[in-house]
Amino acid sequence: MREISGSYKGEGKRVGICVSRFNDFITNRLLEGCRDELLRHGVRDDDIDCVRVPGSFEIGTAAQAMTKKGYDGIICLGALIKGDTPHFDYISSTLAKNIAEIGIKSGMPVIYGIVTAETLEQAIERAGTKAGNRGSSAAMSCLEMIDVMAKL
Ligand code: DLZ
Repeated sequence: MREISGSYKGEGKRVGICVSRFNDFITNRLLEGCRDELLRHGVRDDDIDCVRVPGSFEIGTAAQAMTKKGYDGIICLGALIKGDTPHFDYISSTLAKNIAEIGIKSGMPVIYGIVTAETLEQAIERAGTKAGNRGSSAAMSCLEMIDVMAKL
């Protein structure tokens, strides 16, 4: 069996991050974790662009545009907190579908780094406290997928 898998080589890679400003006390921590992980794996800070959008609903639109800007991978970061919005279920399922479609249609890694939480406490847990940092894990997924796609 020939196995194809990716490793985490950031050297020479260009990464675009799309991050929502809504719930920015969470998304800023996701961004910090994401950037830190990319830097620790060899991505140059100058090769990371961060595009800020108003809320998670707008992430798909910006991420779609970013697929045409020469990045090796795109990372989407946002925080949907159920208590904050009656539209939670609608936005979260639509966003997941949109991000998947953008990746499939563009053929490039477009990573889903969205925290979906029932409560603020759960969101904080996923933004660098006891449940890790969703931004850091999104950065790792992005580097791994860049390498997988290069090998396919
Ligand atoms: C309006 C709104 C609400 C109520 N809740 C959230 C949320 O929990 N997380 C998030 O990222 N964005 C939220 N937004 C903003 C919408 O995503 C969007 O920016 C606005 O509806 C404008 O289109």
